[in-house]
Amino acid sequence: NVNGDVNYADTPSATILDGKSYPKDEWSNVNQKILSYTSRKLHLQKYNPLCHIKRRIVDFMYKEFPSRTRSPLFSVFEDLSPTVSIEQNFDSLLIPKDHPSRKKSDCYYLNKNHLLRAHTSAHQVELMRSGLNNFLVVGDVYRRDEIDKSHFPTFHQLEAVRLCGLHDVFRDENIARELKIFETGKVARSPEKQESHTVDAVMMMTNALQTTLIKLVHHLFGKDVETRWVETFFPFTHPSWELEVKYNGEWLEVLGCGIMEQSILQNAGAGDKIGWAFGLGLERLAMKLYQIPDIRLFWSVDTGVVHQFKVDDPYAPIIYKPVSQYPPCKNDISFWLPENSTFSSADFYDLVRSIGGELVEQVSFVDEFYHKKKQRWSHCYRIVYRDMSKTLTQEEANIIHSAIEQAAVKNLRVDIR
Ligand code: FA5
Ligand code: MG
Repeated sequence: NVNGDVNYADTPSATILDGKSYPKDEWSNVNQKILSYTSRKLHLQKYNPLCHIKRRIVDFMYKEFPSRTRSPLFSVFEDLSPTVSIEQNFDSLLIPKDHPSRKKSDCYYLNKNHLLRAHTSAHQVELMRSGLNNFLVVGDVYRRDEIDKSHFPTFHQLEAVRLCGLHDVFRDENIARELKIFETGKVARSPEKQESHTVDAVMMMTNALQTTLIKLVHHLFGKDVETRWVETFFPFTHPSWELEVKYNGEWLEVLGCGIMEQSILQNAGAGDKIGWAFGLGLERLAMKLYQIPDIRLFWSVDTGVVHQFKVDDPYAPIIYKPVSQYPPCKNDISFWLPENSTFSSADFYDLVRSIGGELVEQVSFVDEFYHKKKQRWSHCYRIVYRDMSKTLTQEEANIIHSAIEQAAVKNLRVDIR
């Protein structure tokens, strides 16, 4: 850890994180490497690009929503512990018990009751319950995901929640007197809205939400940026959208948002209000803003990288200059899967990351086949190793590669071919 303050310990029987002990069970799948990321808090490091972009976004939200008092309308929470309960991360957000996002192969579990949060939405309900109507949450989130230039097992999200009463939805006194935010009779859910909301309220809220987000994107990238809305589904919002921006000729998904499910507000004691929420990926936005080509660079402690962002003004117009592209090393690994087991590629990706760390640029699934006589499946993966700040020799790559092979044999019970 670069700060010298380690906030975790991993013992055979328990994981200790931020002063709390989590006894291990059959759900535990966090490892030392992942735990080590919890002490980095990149969004709180003054000169990290994620901190610069966070400051621009918070600043935008303060200006966009001026309050009548002298303190900002939105409260900001950026140091909430990343360990959350199943209730916080899933149940409180109406995520069904059998939803794929709960799978052990998708999340980092401390044990059957706690995990490293998979999204900042995990804090929505506790903060609403504490009486807040407008808040932002910034934090590190953890997912067992693919490995490539725009995915990393730890990334950062900024969440916004805004709850509105009748007079916040309809700002005009005369209109507010005429209209309502809730239906009185029974009305069916439709693609446009939830059962209890009026069409008028949803139109106003959707407009406020989408206008805010487009203004935010213009604030970050200028008015010429190309954007598009994509309709999507989240268990905790309806209707829901994703916003994509053009980056290097391709559409890049930068956030999810929607009108909050009314029963979540009810459970949080805010049933008399209607709410919108969004959760955006800070890395994706920062990659576009600074033209950062690889998501691993946010974690770099290399002076050539760090130095470029050492500015006090978060609005400094920085374009990342590649420290020079050092050549990659590509090694393949093929193995027989253990007989009648539940091998998952996610376990392998995780193992590669925990041993290869930031030297692993990409892992791709090359092919699989079934051997009839042996009655076993074989998988082949290609691992691309690249050091961001110096040339990695093939010998160095081979050392990591064989450590990965050995660990795969030992921990995943595969047989190298
Ligand atoms: C969510 O996490 C929702 N909680 C967002 C939300 C909040 C919706 C509030 C509605 C209301 P999603 O899984 O799509 O949604 O992630 C949100 C954003 O995080 C993505 O748009 C993307 O910008 C970023 N993101 C997701 N996975 C990764 C990853 N592996 N690496 C980097 N960024 C990622
Ligand atoms: Mg998404």
